[in-house]
Amino acid sequence: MTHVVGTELGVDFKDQIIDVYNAEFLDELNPLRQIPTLVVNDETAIFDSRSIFAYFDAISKKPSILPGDDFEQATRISLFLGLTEACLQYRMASVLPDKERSETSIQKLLVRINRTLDYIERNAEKTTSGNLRLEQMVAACALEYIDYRYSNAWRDRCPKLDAWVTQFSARASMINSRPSE
Ligand SMILES: N[C@@H](CCC(=O)N[C@@H](CS)C(=O)NCC(=O)O)C(=O)O
Repeated sequence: MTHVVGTELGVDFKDQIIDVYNAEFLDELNPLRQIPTLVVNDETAIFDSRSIFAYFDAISKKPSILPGDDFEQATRISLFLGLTEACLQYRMASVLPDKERSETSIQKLLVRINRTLDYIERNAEKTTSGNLRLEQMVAACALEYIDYRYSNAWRDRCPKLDAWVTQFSARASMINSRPSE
């Protein structure tokens, strides 16, 4: 997501692919040892995604993509980030060894993911209409992340979102941020 946002805002940044689970060097910068973590001028760490979005927006010469005082839009952004988080948790819960895996937890996450998708589909126009902005970038990344980590079955369930994201995903920022594996 931060890659898409930085690219769309025309910000100069460099990606470093790391194995976050073994990235001891990261602790000094981000004691949560999580990505994304942005390092500015070799010393200042900015994390998590929201702080990086705000920083990129602040240094960009382009018009702001942030929701400002549109709190309904800000809430939809929270929903897309929450959907991404639920999908990541689903993935983490699914790959646990048999003895540690809980089908109950996995099912709860799937219910949350599908309930959120249905809600977003019912309100699709709010996100898909209007100018390019953070809300759309975060929405498209969240939906592609579901394809990548779970399944693309949501596309039949959510035809409006499917049609929109198919078009949005052709943007260079989306193509260049896609994982290669
Ligand atoms: N809310 C955070 C989520 C960060 C997050 O969960 N990052 C994951 C990868 S997408 C991570 O670093 N996982 C490794 C870990 O938590 O140990 C954000 O959006 O920046």
